[in-house]
Amino acid sequence: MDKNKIKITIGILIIIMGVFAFMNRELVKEKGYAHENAQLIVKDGEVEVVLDHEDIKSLGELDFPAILDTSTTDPEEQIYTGVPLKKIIEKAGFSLEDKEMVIVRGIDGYTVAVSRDETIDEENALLAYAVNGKALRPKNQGGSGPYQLIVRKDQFSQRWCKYVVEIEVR
Ligand SMILES: Nc1nc2c(c(=O)[nH]1)N[C@H]1C(S)=C(S)[C@@H](COP(=O)(O)O)O[C@H]1N2
Ligand SMILES: [Mo]
Repeated sequence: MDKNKIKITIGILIIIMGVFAFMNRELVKEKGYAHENAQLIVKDGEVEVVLDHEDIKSLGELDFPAILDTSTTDPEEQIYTGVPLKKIIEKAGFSLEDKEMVIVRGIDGYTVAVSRDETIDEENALLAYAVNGKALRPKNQGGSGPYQLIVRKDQFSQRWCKYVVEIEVR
């Protein structure tokens, strides 16, 4: 690549990052309260239901192993505590019957799609709120919580959405 092309590429990347940072700021403004209060916003079209931590815990918490593989650590089995994603959707009063997927979004704007089939598999897609007996801290306290999506059958952890604040069925 010649120098001009490199400069243009870097310029475009900076603009993209700026756009993301801006969108992010909007999300924090809009959803920051829910994130800080361990609430989840569950959406189906225009309908939004807010669940709090007690609602989520009441769905029957499970302890389950999953292999965490981050950019800074080697793959290692951890014991997570949480509830199946499917149960959260049902608790909000929504059905997956005529839906294709579930969109899970973190307070930083990170977005993950979980297919309907993956969601129906209660052993695969879960929302965790503790690891090895310790509550997942929110983003501003250096944690990956208060909620983190775990897709247990994923070989890598890219779809393990941290700081989950919104879940949308589509
Ligand atoms: N909310 C959110 N979740 C996320 C990410 C992110 O940037 N934001 N990164 C993903 C990626 S690419 C990986 S590998 C795992 C672990 O990321 P970490 O190594 O930055 O903890 O989290 C995933 N979940
Ligand atoms: Mo990653």
